[in-house]
Amino acid sequence: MKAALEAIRAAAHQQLQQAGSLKELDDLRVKFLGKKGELTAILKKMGSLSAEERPVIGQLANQIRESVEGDLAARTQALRAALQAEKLRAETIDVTMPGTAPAPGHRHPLSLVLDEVKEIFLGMGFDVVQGPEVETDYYNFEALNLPKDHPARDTQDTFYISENILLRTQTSPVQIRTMEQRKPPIRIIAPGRVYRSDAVDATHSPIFHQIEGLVVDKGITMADLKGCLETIVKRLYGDEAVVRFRPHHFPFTEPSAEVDLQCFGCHGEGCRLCKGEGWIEILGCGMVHPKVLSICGIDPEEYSGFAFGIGLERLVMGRYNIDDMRLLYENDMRFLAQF
Ligand code: 2NM
Repeated sequence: MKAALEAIRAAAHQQLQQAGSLKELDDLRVKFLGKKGELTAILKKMGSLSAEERPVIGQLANQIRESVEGDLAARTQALRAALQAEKLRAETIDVTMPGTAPAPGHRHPLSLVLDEVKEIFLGMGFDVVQGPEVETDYYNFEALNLPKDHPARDTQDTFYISENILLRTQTSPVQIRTMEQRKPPIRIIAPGRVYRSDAVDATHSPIFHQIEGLVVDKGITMADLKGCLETIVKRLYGDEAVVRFRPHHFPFTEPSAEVDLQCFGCHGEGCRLCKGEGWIEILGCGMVHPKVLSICGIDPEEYSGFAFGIGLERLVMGRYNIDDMRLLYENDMRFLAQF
């Protein structure tokens, strides 16, 4: 019996040393010291011992229990320390490590060029004004000398919301609202989104951006219009830029003109870039029609003015040599990251 007890001590000692987890340790505790454990099994047989042997074996059994309990406690502590050390090692954060820098975004080319245009006009004393994108028929057409039966309405493929409410097809309604509200001198630009029911292709989009401008004061003439727009074009395209004014027709201006930029690819000779024309149309303009001034409560006998409209997308495409307008709306990072 003595030998059996010593065997338990040795086996427990060895197995406890090899235990790799707290669960294993607990299993060993049950195996050696539990109610159905090996030590208990031996103690149950003590009834068969003689009166002399019993206390000796009893004492040895107690020693062995203490010894196993000691090994168990030591191994538990060692294992806990090892687990804690491993946890600390794995979870250590080096706060001095450089962080992951967030990738900076890019300004959209439309915003870049619009800001540049705004800056030029602000420098010339213009205000930047905004207005609603959902407009009434009155502000979008009627007040611009485009009555209900006017043929020029057909060329504007309008998104109607109801009989009298529509998405603005140009930012001119902002100019009308401003003329109603302010007294001359007026110098404003109205940049913003406009809507036309056009199919998407390389040069068309149902949503695009316009920058319209308006100057109203005493004694404003076509010379002011030419001087102002020529200055703007040179600021945008460089001092070498050559422009021409070509007669045109708009219902809201009289006289009206379109402004062409001499093709920088061929200097007017005609090439692929300008489709053989030698010139590229960049904006429309004219002297505000006296009827439009009257409608807005400005006396055309006392005041005159000029107005113009520039397509932002076309300006941006010319600036960066972009040949497909869709690139400006698709939000492909490979495209946007270039600006
Ligand atoms: C253009 C071309 C010519 C224009 C006219 C007006 C207003 F409200 F004053 F009458 N605003 N914008 C105008 C004139 C716009 O865009 C191609």
